[in-house]
Amino acid sequence: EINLERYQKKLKTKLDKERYEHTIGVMYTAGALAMRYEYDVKSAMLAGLMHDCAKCIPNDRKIALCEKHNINITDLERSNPFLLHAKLGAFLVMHKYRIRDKEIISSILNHTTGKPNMELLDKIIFVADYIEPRRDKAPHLDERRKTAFIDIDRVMYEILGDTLEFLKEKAGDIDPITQKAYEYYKQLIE
Ligand code: DGI
Ligand code: FE
Ligand code: FE
Ligand code: FE
Repeated sequence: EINLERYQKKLKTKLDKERYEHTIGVMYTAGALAMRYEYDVKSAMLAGLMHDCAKCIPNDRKIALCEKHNINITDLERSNPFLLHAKLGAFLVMHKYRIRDKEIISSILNHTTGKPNMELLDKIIFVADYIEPRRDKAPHLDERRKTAFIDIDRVMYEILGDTLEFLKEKAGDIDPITQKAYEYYKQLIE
């Protein structure tokens, strides 16, 4: 039996106000997508609730924690340490919050870059993170929100495309896995 409230209370002390509110938005949006795509609603809500649990850890501490726990850091992650909140979040969910559900762990691990051939919960969390009601600066958000509830693979392709565009404009380093995820969903919908 999943006790969402207990985890909510805990997370509230680990996140700043804005991030906590984002997290609640992702939790309910993941629940709604789970209803649409027939995934366990409470598991999806728990994954949404926990997905950014490592986000507010300072970057130098993220690196230190990864090193301490033998979590591999790529060169790209070392120069963009915010990316580590996904790996570190998955680790904390497993070892600190003691959530053993492999699908939940995977969805948190993959929520930032995506990857080719994601599991349903991976896609639900990736999409919920992007479309949750408080998110506002992304392009084509109204359209993405609608497509999310029509065709999850198509919206994966579109969101990954928007993300790559954004990274190219601001000259952000592109993780090869983000690029591979985009190419995978592009060929899938064609
Ligand atoms: O933690 P959130 O802000 O809620 O969302 P997130 O974990 O999905 O992170 C979104 C950010 O991650 C967004 O600004 C784009 C960025 N991102 C995604 N893939 C890559 C990336 N940033 C870099 N540098 N490289 C990537 O491949
Ligand atoms: Fe995140
Ligand atoms: Fe995301
Ligand atoms: Fe998020």
